[in-house]
Formats: sequence, structure tokens, C-alpha cells
Amino acid sequence: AGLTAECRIWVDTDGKVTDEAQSMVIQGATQATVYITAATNYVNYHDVSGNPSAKNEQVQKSLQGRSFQDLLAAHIAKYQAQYGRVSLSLPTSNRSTLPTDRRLAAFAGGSDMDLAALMFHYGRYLLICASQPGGQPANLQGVWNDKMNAPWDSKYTININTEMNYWIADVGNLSEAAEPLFSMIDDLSETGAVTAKEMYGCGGWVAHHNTDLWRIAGPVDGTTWGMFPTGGAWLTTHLWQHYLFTGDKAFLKQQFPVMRGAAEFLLDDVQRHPQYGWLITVPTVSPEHGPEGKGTTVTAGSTMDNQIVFDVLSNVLAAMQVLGVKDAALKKRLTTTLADLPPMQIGKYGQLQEWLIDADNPRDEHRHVSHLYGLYPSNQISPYQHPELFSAAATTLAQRGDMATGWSLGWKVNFWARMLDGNHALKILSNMLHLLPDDRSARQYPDGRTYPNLFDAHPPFQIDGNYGCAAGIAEMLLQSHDGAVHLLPALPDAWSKGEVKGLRARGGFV
Ligand code: FUC
Repeated sequence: AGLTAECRIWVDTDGKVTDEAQSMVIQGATQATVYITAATNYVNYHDVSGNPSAKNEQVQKSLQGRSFQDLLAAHIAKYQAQYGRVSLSLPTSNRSTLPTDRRLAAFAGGSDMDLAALMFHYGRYLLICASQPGGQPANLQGVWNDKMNAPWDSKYTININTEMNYWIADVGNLSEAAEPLFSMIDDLSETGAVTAKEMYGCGGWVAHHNTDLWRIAGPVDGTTWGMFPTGGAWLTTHLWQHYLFTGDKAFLKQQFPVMRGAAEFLLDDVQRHPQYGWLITVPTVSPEHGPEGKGTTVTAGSTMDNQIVFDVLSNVLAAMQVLGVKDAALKKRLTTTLADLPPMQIGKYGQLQEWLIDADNPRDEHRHVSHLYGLYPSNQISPYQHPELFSAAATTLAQRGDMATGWSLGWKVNFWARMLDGNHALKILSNMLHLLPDDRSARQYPDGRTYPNLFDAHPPFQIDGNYGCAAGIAEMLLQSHDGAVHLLPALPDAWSKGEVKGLRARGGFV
């Protein structure tokens, strides 16, 4: 409530402009340039005292005397400065010159690998367009929502989708694009401190599975989805990862209180399991999915939560060392809690267990594969250091299958890249690159996952799959999570030649 908006449209033309009730008419013109600017009174999540007219006035003034050519050139220079840092070329075929929709329709089984390169670049381009310093982070539709009533309210689903939007930022050499995300995390550490105190009686801060422009931090949408106390904690892993890529200590120092607050909530929140003795989050969920036969998603100590808690506490310990933070009491709490977290477990079908109990259904192809958070984006399951967990993760991936919603396919490209299996990663990419002409034809195209303009189809339209796909392609070409920089770790046979430049690895490498 309380948002007001103003939109201004004006025309520069050698013709005559008249305003009608519903339209603007231009007559006798040889050229016309239409300028549009829009603004709201939003200042930040607790301040709507902005003046949309004043904001528009300023934009309008700054555009005075500037031609379309001039503005276009400024736009191109601005985005090229970011876009041009990375290049990738992959084998082309005679289909590579077809119009995009026909190229897409012809992708499966073909050799137009250049379309994969295009998807990679497109994902980077879309992040440049949707997320720049000072703005809002990319939401479920990026900035391309075209509906008054958008799917899932065009919010931020922070049990996977928002995180996925930003996987490409650091490895794709677009670090500045993540600034709006970092700024949202800072906001959540404020609203989430109130939720932590009032709802749980805990210190630190918490955010659940969803948030929005107003930085809501409590559960939304009912317990099945909402009872996920680790959404904010997951987001803070992006802060630590950004440090690992850039080595930017000033950034780490600035963000340390936010990371510490997420850890402090978890330290207060975890309870000792009466049967196993492990320290666990409860109540919680494994996002949007429940154990076979239990009739609910609400659980204790889901594998994903255990992995997130492990990361967040470990990251704070590591950050304390980097920054020289001396706090013996905190260090002790972090270390003793880490030692009592549940281990990952392998279940009766050889799968990685999604819950503390062995209740996975090997025929269940649910879109969320939350317990493989430890494989990607985290690095708790390595072929070199944990071969048994690695093979259990492979079993889980096989059981969940190769088809899913758009964003889930984006995640699976990354999973198979971490499995060091480029051919399988490419198979998932091919499953993404199935044409869906539009939402009305979803029935005729049940496998359609990409619209003719290359936007990702859940369906409906969600931008996360585009970003996840771009990150997955980067992960096929370069990995740096396991104590080494690994070049071309998951190269498909079909990418027999090509060139890539400018990706970033942890440790400050380009
Ligand atoms: C999560 C997913 C859905 C959808 C929604 C926006 O709840 O499980 O598939 O993407 O976010």
C-alpha cells in the first residue's frame, strides 16, 4: 500500500502531435522519436516519501536535446563494457543461420552448438539488463513481467529461484550485477531481525522461502512452502562466494555483520534431535517436497538445511579468520555446533537422503532437488574427497530424471557439470531448448521449455531458467570450488572445438 506512480511520454517529431482520450496522434511527420520515463514514490522498503514527478522531471531534463542515435550509442557503450568481458564460441552448423524460433525447434539432435553459446551470452545479457547497482534485484520475471497480476506476484522465491538468478554473476564476470542482491540481503537482515525475535525468540536474523519489495521475512503461502527458516541464510552464502571470487576484503568486512547475524539465528534456532543427538533446524521443510507416505513437507533437519547451516557457520568462521575478528565465545559456539550437525546419509536405494529418515521415492521426479544443494551451488560433495556421496548424488540425479520445469533444468545443467559429465549436461540443455510457441499452446507442446525469444518457460515465463542455464554452461567450462581451478571439466563431445575467454574463478583468476 502507498505506492504511487507517474509515467511520462513525449514525442520529438517534425510532424504535428495531438492528444486524444486513449491515444496520441502524430500527423504529417517524416520522423518521430517516442520517449518514455516512469517512476514511483519508492525510496526503500520503509520509505515511500519519494516524488515520482520530480524523478521523471530529472530524467526528462537529462534527455533534452539527445537524439535516439545518441541514446542508443550510450546504451550500447554501457552494456558492452560489461558484456564484452567474456566471449564464447562453439561449433556452428548450417542451422545456425536460421531464424531463432526455427533454430530452437531444430536444436535437439542437431549440431548447432552455437545456440548453446547464444543461450550463455543471452543469460549474461539479461542479467546486465535486469540488475544494476542502485536498482532492485532480478525477480521471478526479471524486469520483463507483462501482467498486472504476475505469476507468484513477481516476487523473490528464495528457496532456489532468486539464488539461481545470481549464479552467473561472479563466474560470468558480472560482479557488479549482484549489488542489488547484496543490498536486498542487507535489508532482510533488518526486517529479519524482528522476525527472528518475535517469531522464534532468537537473536540474529531469519528470512523464509519468499520475499518482496518490502523485504518480508516471515513465512508466506502456508507451511508446505513457507516453513523454511534458511532462505536468508542461503542468500548470505552469496556474500562469502563473492569474496572468494574477488578477494575484496573491504566488501567482506562490510558484509560480515549480515553473515554473522544469519549464523547467530541458526545457532539459537537449532535443537538437539531426541533420537539421533544431532543439532537440527525444526520445524523446517526440504523446499516444497515431503518424505514418502508422511503427508506433509514439514520436517526436522532436512538435508538441505543441514548443508546450508554447515556453509553459513563455516563461512563465518573463515571470515573471522580473514578479517582477524577475535571473538572466542562465538568461535566456540560455531565450532561445537558444526561438530554436531547431521552427516549426509546414503539411503536404501543408494540415493542421497533428502531427509533424516530414509524415505525417498526412487520414482518421484519432483522438480526441487534440494538435497543436492551440497553438490551445487555448494561444494560439500566432491568426486575426489567424498566419492561415496558423489556416487549417491549421481543415483539421486538419475532417479529424479532429465525433464522438469524450466528452472529445475537450469539447476540440473549445473548438477551434471559438477558430475563432470558434459554429455549429460548437454542432454539437459537440449531438454531446455524445446520450443514453446506461447503459454496457450502448452498442451500441444508438453515438453516446451523455451519461448521463441529464448525466454525460459517454467511454464509460465520465469527468467531464472535463463540465468541457471548460463551458469550451467559456465560450470561446464570452468570450475573452481574444490581447491583448484579446473579447466573444461565437463566438455560434451559435441563441443569439439571452440574458444572461451574472460570467465572468472575463485581466487581472483580471469
Ligand atoms: C517455487 C517453485 C515453483 C515456482 C515458484 C515461483 O515455488 O517450486 O516451481 O518456480 O517457485
